[in-house]
Amino acid sequence: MHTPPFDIAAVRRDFPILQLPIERPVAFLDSASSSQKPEAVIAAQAAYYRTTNANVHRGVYQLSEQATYEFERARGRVALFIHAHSAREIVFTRNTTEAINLVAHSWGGTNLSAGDVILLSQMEHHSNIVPWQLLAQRTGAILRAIPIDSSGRLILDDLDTLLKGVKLVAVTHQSNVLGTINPVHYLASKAHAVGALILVDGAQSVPHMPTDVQALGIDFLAFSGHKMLAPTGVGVLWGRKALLDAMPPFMGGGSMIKTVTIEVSTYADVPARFEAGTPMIGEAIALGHAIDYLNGIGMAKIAAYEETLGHYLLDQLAEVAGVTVYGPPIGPERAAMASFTVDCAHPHDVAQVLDSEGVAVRAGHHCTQPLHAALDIPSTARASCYLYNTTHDIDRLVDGLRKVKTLFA
Ligand code: C6P
Repeated sequence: MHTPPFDIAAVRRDFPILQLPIERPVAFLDSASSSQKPEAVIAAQAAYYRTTNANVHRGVYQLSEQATYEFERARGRVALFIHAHSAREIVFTRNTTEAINLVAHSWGGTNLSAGDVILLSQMEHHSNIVPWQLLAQRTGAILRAIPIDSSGRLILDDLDTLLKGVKLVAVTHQSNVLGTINPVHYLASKAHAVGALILVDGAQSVPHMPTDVQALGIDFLAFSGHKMLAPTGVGVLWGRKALLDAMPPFMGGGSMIKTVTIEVSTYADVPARFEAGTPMIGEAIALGHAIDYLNGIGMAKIAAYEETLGHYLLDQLAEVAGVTVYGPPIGPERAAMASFTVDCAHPHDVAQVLDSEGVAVRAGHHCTQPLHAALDIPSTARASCYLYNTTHDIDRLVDGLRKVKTLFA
């Protein structure tokens, strides 16, 4: 493997959990589910509670103003991180799921009617399927999905036909199972050519690669803090300002209004219109620090390092007889993750044996039942890498799989 483009040992030291347990630290290969957190992020959240804790956008006293300043500064960091035009295009949500539901409810409820088509793909996470189903049930809109080929790539030959009647394309940038990186820029241009908008599920891409919403040419982007070194409980919806401005509220309550009478209310400008109630203040501030941490290393370097790790992961798995890996070959179209089956053991047994060896992987359908149906398998085990993983973690995975083979063969 090439020399990492950053000091990987120093990075690992920044993550307290990777030092535990002392005698055999965990080989953590489940970052696609939720990433580990560096000390700087943990400390930033604790510092908020120790020194700045107060509600935001409400008090005139110093603590509240400081909390508001830090909360809004985090919004600004998110905006810069994805090249949004302005912080006002950044809506804090709980997670990717809530961000997609917000668009489905607010934009979809206003702009879609019976017969309009929402184009998804076969590889979507349930978070980018079920909100659209709920919308379709309310409006009479129709769901359609771009199929995938046997290597786990979208089949785009019939895209023009699939786009007939489409008002919204909602696709993942990176599959959480196959690791496929989809041609979002191309899909955006095709969607716009038929007058449709495009929402991108960035839950798996934003943590791992540079993201530029302008260059991608998309309309909405949803992602989660907890997969990019930040705490759980904070996510992001980015939307083009004109679109957000035209959207009605998602939830009602404090903070999202201008005026309220018993009969009727007027609503605040975006993003406040979509942030009803007290937000996740400490978590959002910590997300700002997670972004600082990622920027400190550089997203291009992280992506380059993960590509070499991905090569190593796929090469090593190919050496274990009876292991089938799903998804395209490693390269610009494939992230550093591998969902696989082992011929002699159920994925849950695989994950359990690996756990007994201190290797953490996920097993199941990974919230992608339609994808697993297309692959004609009920479930897979999945190893996913992040900036703190090393070839040693992958060696431990492969050793664990050899143990699975001896136990179950
Ligand atoms: N995937 C996984 O192990 P939330 O839960 O809202 O933070 O993220 C939902 C989500 C949406 N889209 C994609 C592509 C995702 O991968 C996820 C979360 C985790 O694969 C948990 S199921």
